[in-house]
Amino acid sequence: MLPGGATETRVRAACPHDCPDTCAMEVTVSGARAIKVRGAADMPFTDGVLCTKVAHYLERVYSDQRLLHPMKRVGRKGEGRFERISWDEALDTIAARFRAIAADDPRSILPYSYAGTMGLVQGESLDRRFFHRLGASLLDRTICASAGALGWKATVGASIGTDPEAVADARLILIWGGNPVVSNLHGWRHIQEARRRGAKLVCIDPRRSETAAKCDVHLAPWPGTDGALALAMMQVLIAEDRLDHDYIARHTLGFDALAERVRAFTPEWAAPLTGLDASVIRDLAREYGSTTPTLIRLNYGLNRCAGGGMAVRNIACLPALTGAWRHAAGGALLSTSGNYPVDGHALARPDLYPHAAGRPPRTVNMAFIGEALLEATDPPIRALYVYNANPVAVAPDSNRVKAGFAREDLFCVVHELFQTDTADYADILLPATSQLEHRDVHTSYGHLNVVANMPAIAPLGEAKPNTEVFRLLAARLGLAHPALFESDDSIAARAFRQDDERARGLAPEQLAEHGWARLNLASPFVPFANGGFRTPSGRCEFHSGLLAGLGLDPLPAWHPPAESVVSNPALAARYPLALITPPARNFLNSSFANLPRFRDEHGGPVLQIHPDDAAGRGIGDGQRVRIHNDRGEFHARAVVTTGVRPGVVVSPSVWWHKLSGDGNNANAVTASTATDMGGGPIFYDCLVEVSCA
Ligand SMILES: Nc1nc2c(c(=O)[nH]1)N[C@H]1C(S)=C(S)[C@@H](COP(=O)(O)OP(=O)(O)OC[C@H]3O[C@@H](n4cnc5c(=O)[nH]c(N)nc54)[C@H](O)[C@@H]3O)O[C@H]1N2
Ligand SMILES: Nc1nc2c(c(=O)[nH]1)N[C@H]1C(S)=C(S)[C@@H](COP(=O)(O)OP(=O)(O)OC[C@H]3O[C@@H](n4cnc5c(=O)[nH]c(N)nc54)[C@H](O)[C@@H]3O)O[C@H]1N2
Ligand SMILES: [Mo]
Repeated sequence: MLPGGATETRVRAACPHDCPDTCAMEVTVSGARAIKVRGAADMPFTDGVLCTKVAHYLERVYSDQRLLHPMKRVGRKGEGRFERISWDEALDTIAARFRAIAADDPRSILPYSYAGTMGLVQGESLDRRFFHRLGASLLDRTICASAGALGWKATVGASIGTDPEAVADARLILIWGGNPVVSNLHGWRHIQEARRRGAKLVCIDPRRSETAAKCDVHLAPWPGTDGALALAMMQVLIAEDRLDHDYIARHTLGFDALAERVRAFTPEWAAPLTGLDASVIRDLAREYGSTTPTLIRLNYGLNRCAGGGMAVRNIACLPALTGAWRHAAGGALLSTSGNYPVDGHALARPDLYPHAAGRPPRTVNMAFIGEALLEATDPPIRALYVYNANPVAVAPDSNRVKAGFAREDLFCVVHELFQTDTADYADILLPATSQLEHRDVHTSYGHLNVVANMPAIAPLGEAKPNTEVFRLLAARLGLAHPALFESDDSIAARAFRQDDERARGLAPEQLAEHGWARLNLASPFVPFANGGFRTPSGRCEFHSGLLAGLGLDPLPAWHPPAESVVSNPALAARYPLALITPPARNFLNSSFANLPRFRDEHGGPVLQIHPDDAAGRGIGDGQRVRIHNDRGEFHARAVVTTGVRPGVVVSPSVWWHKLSGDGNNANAVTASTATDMGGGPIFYDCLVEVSCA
């Protein structure tokens, strides 16, 4: 008991953000107020440690920028002027507009969400049920990982890989297209343990990232050329017979065709494409082929290019050639998400969709929301409901996105914690609860635990959880199905298929009490030591029937970038610099970018540029520059550094447009072109010119 009668309690929570580490947290509550958030000390992966952002989480929860009551727009779209209204007025307005639009064609209503919270309850349950029941357009959630996920799936069968807690005995680790020091901090701790035990770390990244700076070797290929690098490594492994023939014979499909395919893809072929010396590529392949165990830690950085799907697929073939999968610390890891027996059907209830005659479901690709809003017909999008996402800031080709959101005839609802760039375009703006104010349960894509989130404090102001708003809207619209009114506790309890062995130990009461539990998998979990790939053949598929069925090349291939000096010289003549915009250390996509602590630490948008490129353009360190191409422009402060190779410029992201100085962030120049597979965006495949502002 504290003075004044207040008691201090500890509440189990989960970090909700889009990060592989999904930390287990403990929230200390005194009276009605959360006073401390820390990493759970008893959860081995979190190990009591939070990242710099979430260590200061209460600054987000109690920020004076929080939206605390519903509002309606009073200014122009995008201007951001609103007036307070009641929840009744907000819900009645939305229900009336949805009812009228649905009477013509419910597919004119589009939900738009991504990973503002990764929770199964607040992110993929009642929201999905509500829009399914309404018969709204379906959303293809492609913005992050769909290319790489499909390339991986075609090869390995599911988003399953090396146990991230078992990597300490690896001897050689390739960190490929990822920056774990920033985006997978707890995974990096395990990699560091391997290094302490003697592992060599090689980072493959076009820039000297925070991680590259800490590795033994940094290889900097041109953006979007990883597929060529992996093909050349395969060529060397096969030509020099650095192979595990027994593993190949027992556990792979299509080796002869692969050998034939890669014959011409020599290091000499890959050198001009990747910008790496042939000898460097050959040495890497030889070291990879002669070290045991080897681990490849991929991340999604390399899937944000035109050939991103195939690049991931080519890399995913490597550990099957050398048999690296035999070892607990070997193999490769992109994501662990496929290990969870999530009951997607029970959560999202696709069966609620009405399937009206003559109206096949319509799916809209979220990555190209600008096009969808401006060009979709049959039917056009007339209403948009945005939650868990900030598309005006994060989607590519923002000028098109802004034009779409500015449509006067579009009815736009945004449910948010903060008045984001997207919120500025809302007709009705609703206040959302933070993770401390609602119930949830989380999987992870970077470890093998489930983490529960119990509400620690009451909703601030009039904020409501996503689920609560959908229950209220369903009632307003007279949608009677009981699945639309299920409580959050009940949804959390049915998130996993209890008949699945892996879910043993995930009983809802236990989880709520203990806060986290490892999936019931062997420890260490060595997924493909004896084959058992999740592909149709049960083998690692060098030849993929899945890709053939999609009309794609069934074998590993070279898919060049859409925009590069080599692949598009005409464009490069005007826009010679390759821009990449990877995650900034103190932001989480565009989240946290509005909070003073994190914004100040970055001190405004920057553009890293090599001294040669800077000198040729008369650009000095610290000078304001204009980064531009045919799609748009943004401004940043130049940081002249040898950390990027000549020809590449880097602008850590994602800033809010309205907090970027000139009203534009880096997505003003990124392209709305799709990846080779999975329909993803190509954020890091983008030519620009840079001039003094
Ligand atoms: N602090 C922080 N953590 C985050 C995020 C964040 O914004 N901030 N974002 C989260 C999200 S949404 C995701 S999807 C995950 C993973 O997010 P990822 O985008 O995979 O992020 P990173 O791990 O930073 O790795 C990207 C790295 O790939 C590099 N890269 C860019 N283009 C290429 C290329 O063509 N080839 C190669 N080899 N490398 C390339 C970039 O320079 C960068 O260092 O991280 C999550 N964690
Ligand atoms: N140029 C460039 N663009 C990129 C990337 C890049 O590397 N470079 N990365 C891309 C990637 S990998 C991704 S995943 C996307 C991410 O795109 P988004 O998933 O849109 O991520 P955020 O920008 O973090 O926006 C999430 C929003 O959800 C809100 N939110 C959080 N919790 C809740 C909740 O419980 N309820 C409601 N209603 N809202 C909530 C947050 O306040 C936040 O504004 O961005 C992509 N865009
Ligand atoms: Mo992402």
